[in-house]
Amino acid sequence: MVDYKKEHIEKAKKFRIEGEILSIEPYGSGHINKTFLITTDKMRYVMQIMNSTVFGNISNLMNNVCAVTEYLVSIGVETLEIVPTLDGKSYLDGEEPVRVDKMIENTLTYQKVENAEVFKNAGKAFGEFQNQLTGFDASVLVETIPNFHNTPVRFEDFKKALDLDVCDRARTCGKETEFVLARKDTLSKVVDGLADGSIPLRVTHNDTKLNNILLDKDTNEARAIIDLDTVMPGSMLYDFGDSIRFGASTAEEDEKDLEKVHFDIKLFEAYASGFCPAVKESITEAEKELLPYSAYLLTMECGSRFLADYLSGDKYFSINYPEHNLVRARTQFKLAEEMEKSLDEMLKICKKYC
Ligand code: ADP
Ligand code: GN1
Ligand code: MG
Repeated sequence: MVDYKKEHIEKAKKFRIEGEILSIEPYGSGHINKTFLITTDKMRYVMQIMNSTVFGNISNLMNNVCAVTEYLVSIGVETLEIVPTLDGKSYLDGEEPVRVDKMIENTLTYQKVENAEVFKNAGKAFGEFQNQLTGFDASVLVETIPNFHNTPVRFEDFKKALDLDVCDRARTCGKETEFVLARKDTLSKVVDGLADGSIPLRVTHNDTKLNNILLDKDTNEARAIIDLDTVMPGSMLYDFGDSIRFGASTAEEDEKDLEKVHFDIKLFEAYASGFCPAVKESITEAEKELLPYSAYLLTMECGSRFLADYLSGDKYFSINYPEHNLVRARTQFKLAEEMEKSLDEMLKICKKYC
């Protein structure tokens, strides 16, 4: 059997890390990269095996991440600090490309909102991140995942997975499939707005779930926004909607008991009360009107992606058991259904804070 730990230590030693490695353990709850915590006798680091199935061009991805982090440092914002390889590169190339960051100490991430204040702080931080990126030169960015939030394209991908049904799983998710198909015509408002210019194209994070923000352990204030792999031109609505999808739920993203899964309007308000004032100066009327819809849209999009991946044999998101992606899809559809009924109330809340 391959000794993975030894292999990982060998990889880690190819980076300019300080001290003797004491341990290397799996870390975090991301669905895309394989993340490890390295502890040396001097420092702690985060090592990631990047997902080259998801990201077609790792060199471009790392150029993006370096450009964004360098820019953030230049304006005095705490961010990921990439540790170079011994020969001065930003990552170790190979079949399993690897990068190392400094561990941002005294911080934590949440899988679920534990108190509304935390979610308000996250909203404020993602809103401010949006503002910080307005000064960043978008022309240096490559689209690391084309059509990442192109929801109609995501819908077509889902349909292809359904038609192919390579794992013979379509018969196990008829109800969920119907749910998506019935909403086919509700998924294009943001891409249409970007295409006709009524919604501005901005540089956005695009993956704003709560565990992609590090909060200070002592104060719960936001310290750093991480997982910068999908920073690309996009819409502010993607960032708002995706945060709500993950955080304004009464349960975790993979809760099996749907009785426990509800869209929580109080949590929505908490996030909006942080995000909206932060973007008040730049948000347009059209964006404001679509904030509630963006929550529904991103929840539908993510649910469809989980369901498509379940149908395709779990090639994209990492899973812990065979139905994991189906379980995730179900929570998203439960939330989307409840959001559909709350759009008016959500808009009133947004207008109160924007
Ligand atoms: P993925 O793309 O798989 O989601 P992330 O970059 O989000 O990977 O990392 C996974 C988790 O690892 C994060 O949710 C966070 O808890 C932790 N993490 C990643 N980088 C750091 C860092 N530099 N300092 C502290 N924690 C980190
Ligand atoms: C993935 O990388 P991570 O775990 O933070 C995914 C997001 C999904 C999310 C669902 C690059 O986020 O788009 O919304 O899972 N990231 C990528 O939890 O596809
Ligand atoms: Mg992540």
